Amino acid sequence: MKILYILPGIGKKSGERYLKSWLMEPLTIAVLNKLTPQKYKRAFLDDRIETIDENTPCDVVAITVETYTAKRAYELADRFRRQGKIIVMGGYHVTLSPEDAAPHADILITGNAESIWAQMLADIEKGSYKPLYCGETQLDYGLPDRSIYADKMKKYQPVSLVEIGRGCTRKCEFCSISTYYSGCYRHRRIEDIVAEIKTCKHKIFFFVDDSIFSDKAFAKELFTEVAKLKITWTTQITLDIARDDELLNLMRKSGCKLVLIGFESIEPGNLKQMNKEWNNKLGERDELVRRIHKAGINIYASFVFGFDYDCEKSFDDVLNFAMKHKFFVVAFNHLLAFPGTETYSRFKSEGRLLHERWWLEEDYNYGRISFTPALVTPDKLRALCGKYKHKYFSFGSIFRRLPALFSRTKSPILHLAYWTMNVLFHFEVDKRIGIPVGENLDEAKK
Ligand code: B12
Repeated sequence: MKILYILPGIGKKSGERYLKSWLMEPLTIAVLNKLTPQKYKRAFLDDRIETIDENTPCDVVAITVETYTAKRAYELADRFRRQGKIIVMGGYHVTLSPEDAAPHADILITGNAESIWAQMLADIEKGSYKPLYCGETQLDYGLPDRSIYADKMKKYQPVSLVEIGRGCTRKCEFCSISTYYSGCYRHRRIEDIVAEIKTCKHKIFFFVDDSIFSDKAFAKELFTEVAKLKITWTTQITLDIARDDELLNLMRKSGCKLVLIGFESIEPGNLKQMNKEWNNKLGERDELVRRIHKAGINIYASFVFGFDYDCEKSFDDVLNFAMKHKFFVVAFNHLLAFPGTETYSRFKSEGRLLHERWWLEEDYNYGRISFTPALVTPDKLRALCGKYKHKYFSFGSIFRRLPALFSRTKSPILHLAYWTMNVLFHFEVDKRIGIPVGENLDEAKK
């Protein structure tokens, strides 16, 4: 039996290449590949960088689906299904909205694959598979098997993705992770993580956890080991880490040079509404940011607009806050009502969703607002996100933030990353906005 894994793309503008900053190695596929018993043949097609031929020889097609890639995933699934292949789908979107994916698949897997993947493959072989398998979180898979995309590594960003754990104990209203993992966090064994880091090609690491310090005692133990490996790493954290000097110190010593922090908003009303009020209660936000910077760690500050207290002034306030601290880079994204989240249910019950299944809507494109914001129009919100991204990534702003970088770090890797990311984001502002979701992925040029 032969399995074909597919990673569907979001979409691209006609004649243009797939957005470069989205092209990272597909860790999900490496983990699935590790879980696949040796006796099965396998192949992988990455829709972001190569064309997908539905005549590719295989018996089972395994597709990973995110909300943004659902439209394309369904189209590919339907094509392969017409060739008589068995379609298996899993991932965030399938877990959070199985009824959406069901018409396009023979088998749906909700949750994590570890506990059920091998059993499901055996069931297919016996010809007695079920339409739905519900996986539990088990992080004992050892090391991912990246050999499946070894031939494509040159196309991905030169960063190794490694997961430490899964889930998050916070329950932010808009977040897919809190629904998916029901507010729980589990982690891998330290020996597996260390062994994996040693085998990775690129020595800059992105630990893909959503909240890596959910278990602080474990994190301290892990980063004492990571410090011995002399690597550079980045991850996503919450601001409360800045209260723990020991942890900050350990992060720095173990090679952490950049962290992504989801500030989301600095407006107290918004933070309360999204269940992130604890962020306010931590104390002086400016002071916490300074502590992280003082530890020599740079910040990728992520903000989301479109919450109920957001108006044009909110953009100015956030821009001023971001420029005051001269953040390494920022994200100014609009709110997304992902299915399965509390935000989605609230907007639905308040009659504010412009389309219930916005991700499948014809002409839906990246940046389009799919709900009615409280204080601005959808078009205004979209335009403001673009306008303020342009402001932050203007060359004037990139140069004005440079002295702060010099005062925080002398690392050549970080200086190179500063220019690479800021210049890339400068040019990607307009490239990103308007990407037609699910479109133009059959063009030869990717
Ligand atoms: C790394 C990452 C990225 C990287 C790209 C990764 C890549 N491969 O190219 C970057 C930074 C570029 C990125 C960008 C974006 N991302 Co992102 N990203 C992640 C992150 C942090 C890790 C993904 C990962 O590798 N996980 C490790 C693997 C092993 O776990 P897994 O994917 O969950 O797989 C397991 C199960 O889910 C399941 N499973 C998954 N697929 C399948 C398929 C089958 C057949 C089966 C059986 C099982 C199965 O089994 C696996 C093993 O147990 C996740 C959050 C997270 N912690 O997972 C967000 C996440 C996936 N991203 C998300 C989003 C929204 C985006 C963006 C749209 C953000 C934006 N506004 O631009 C873009 C879209 C990029 C794209 N799709 O091309 C959301 C998706 C939500 C949703 N409902 O779809 C997530 C969940 C973050 C969040 N907090 O909401 N992302």
